[in-house]
Amino acid sequence: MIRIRQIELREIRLRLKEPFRISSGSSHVRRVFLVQVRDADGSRGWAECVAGAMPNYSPETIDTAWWAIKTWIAPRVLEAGFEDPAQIFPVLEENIRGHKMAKAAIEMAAWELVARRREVSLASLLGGDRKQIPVGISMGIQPDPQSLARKVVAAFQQGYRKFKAKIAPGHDLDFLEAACEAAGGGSRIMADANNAYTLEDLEVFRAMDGFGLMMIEQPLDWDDVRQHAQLQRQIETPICLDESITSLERARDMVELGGGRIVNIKPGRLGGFAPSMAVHDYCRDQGIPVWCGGMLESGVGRAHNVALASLANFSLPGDLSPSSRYWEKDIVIPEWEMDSEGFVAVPWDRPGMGVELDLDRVENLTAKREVLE
Ligand code: OSB
Ligand code: MG
Repeated sequence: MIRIRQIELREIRLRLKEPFRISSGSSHVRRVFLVQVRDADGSRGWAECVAGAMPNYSPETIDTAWWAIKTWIAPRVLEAGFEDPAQIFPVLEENIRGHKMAKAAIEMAAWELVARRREVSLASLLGGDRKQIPVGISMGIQPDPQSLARKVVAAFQQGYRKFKAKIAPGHDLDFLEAACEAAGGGSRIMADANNAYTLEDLEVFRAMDGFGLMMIEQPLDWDDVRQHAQLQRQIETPICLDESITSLERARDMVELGGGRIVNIKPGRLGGFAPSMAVHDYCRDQGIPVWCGGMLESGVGRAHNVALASLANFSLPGDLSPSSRYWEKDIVIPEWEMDSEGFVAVPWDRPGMGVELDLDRVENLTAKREVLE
């Protein structure tokens, strides 16, 4: 039985080593939102709410998520008891629309708590089975194609198994051409447009077909499936949906309408582990490969992503770069590492998420804190 008695919300600020620029905005200092839940017998669970500072990826932000947790989500969880963490998401979905990242933070912290209490790894609690996960790097928009090509060379030297280049109109074809040339072809390169294009841009996508990219991620509107289906019918490069897949229903829409052939699963976007596993299972049954996306997480969110990505159908490399790609120093011990073959090891032998918070450091970096009981 899970009886959550206390929820602690905390915002810390972490400076990214390099600014991360996507088509809809840029960030340098990551406002990291951490959540800790405690149950009646003192067990604790951690998670990270991945909402950004601005509503440029999804309608949620750190501030709306904080408000949603405090006002609607925490009271509901604090009043209820759950037999299994899988029961939390449906309860949070009842008459609370959206706010998936806020819901996910609480739900995922509860899974982490249960894993610690049972002294099993989060990966095994979720039913994962892989020992290591292939890693891809996600690269923000660079000033010019040559800079991007240098990043490609450096990434593959480090072992990365996929290179994702952010693109936008004016920063697309010559950039991808330079990236593919540096990689000796497009088979390990993909592009992420974060909604920067419309169906009017068909010629750009036709030209991209010539590169043989692994996929193109979310080229059109952030909540669209139908137009993506129209585009997918006219291009060869597989479309991968990110922003649009906010539920199992949207994944069904994608498959039934033909809006894409690959799904990027981010547990924050879907509302937690339970809906992420539902999308994973559905895609497996439909023959749709999935991979785990990232949201510039600290080592806490990364731990949850690594555990999720240990499930069998996460067959493509995830945006699960090691701590040192983002931060001078992460907030977890040990930090996340990638081996020279481009794999991150799933911490099977450690309970819960497999890393511990550097609590002194977290305390020092804290900008805002609130305890709900
Ligand atoms: O579209 O996948 C995206 C980061 C913030 C918002 C949206 C996206 C991203 C990334 C980062 O691509 C991937 C990572 O965490 O390494
Ligand atoms: Mg994306």
